[in-house]
Amino acid sequence: MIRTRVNEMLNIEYPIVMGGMAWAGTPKLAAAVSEAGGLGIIGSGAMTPDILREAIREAKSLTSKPIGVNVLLLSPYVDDLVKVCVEEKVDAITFGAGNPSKYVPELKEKGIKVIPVVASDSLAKLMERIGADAVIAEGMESGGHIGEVTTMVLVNKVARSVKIPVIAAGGIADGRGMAAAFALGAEGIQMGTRFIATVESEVHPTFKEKVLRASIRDTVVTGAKLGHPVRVLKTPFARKIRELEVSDPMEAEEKLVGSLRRAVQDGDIGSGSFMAGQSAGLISDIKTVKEVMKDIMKEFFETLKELSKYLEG
Ligand code: TUI
Repeated sequence: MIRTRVNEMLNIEYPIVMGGMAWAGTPKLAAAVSEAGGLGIIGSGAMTPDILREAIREAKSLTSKPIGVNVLLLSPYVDDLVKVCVEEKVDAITFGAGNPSKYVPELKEKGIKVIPVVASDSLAKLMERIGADAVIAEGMESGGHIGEVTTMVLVNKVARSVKIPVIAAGGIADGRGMAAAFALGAEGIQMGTRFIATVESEVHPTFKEKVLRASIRDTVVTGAKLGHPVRVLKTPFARKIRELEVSDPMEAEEKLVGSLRRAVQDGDIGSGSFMAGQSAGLISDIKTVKEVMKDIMKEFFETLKELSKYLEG
């Protein structure tokens, strides 16, 4: 048993939220996370509004527990994706890669929890002011689109800067990481990469294998020079993109189009972007989502107990 404002607010058993993952955040995986007591998140990043509607219905057919959607503010369909979330009555929306201010009043009125991802304390404060229910402080250890501050510094600063609950993300894949995040002031965690390497994850087997084999130094940031830094697993393709960013930025942009889908669905190591966080280096087995949850909570409590020895001296 654990009680935090995050699980109470979301009506879930564990304060563990699935990262918003375009292509990889399928209805099946999201439903598995919700069934296991966390908050499953459908990644709407690459979806049209119609496809999102079907995805929400599919997830709801697989679980009656709370379910959320991640909306990327870079999507050309943002307005309609949010509308579909309202019509299909999702429980929460996590927003990524931008400022979701204009959607907050309507979502609050409809009782949908609003949880923006922030990469700075200034955006966290703004999100609190406009009525966000919680924020996800996502450090640069994360996979995909990242900011510039580490989880260690970002979560500490954000938790001291706002009164709403803070959910920590970036570099967390086990109970020790969760305990560290709580020590910094977080009341919940978000994980993406850990859920990629599960039985229920529908990414290509090659993607899962690459996560398992990765060491903590096997990710690299592509796109920094193009203005959208994205952490991916090291591959010859990622190295090529980093070179092209300097020599031929237009060519780099062209090669990146569709590259996440090619990694997730085709396992294409020659032209795919295998977005994953540094925590890939902490992951060495494929487990069911339920086992992931159970093992994390066990290690979290063991770690807290272990740390209490420092109270006795
Ligand atoms: O959004 C993510 N992770 C993502 S999005 C994505 S799809 C993509 N593909 C290619 C290029 C770019 C994106 C893959 N992974 N995480 C949440 C996140 N949000 N990380 C960082 C931020 C963020 C950054 C700047 C949030 C707000 C912000 O500024 C807001 C403002 O003031 O405009």
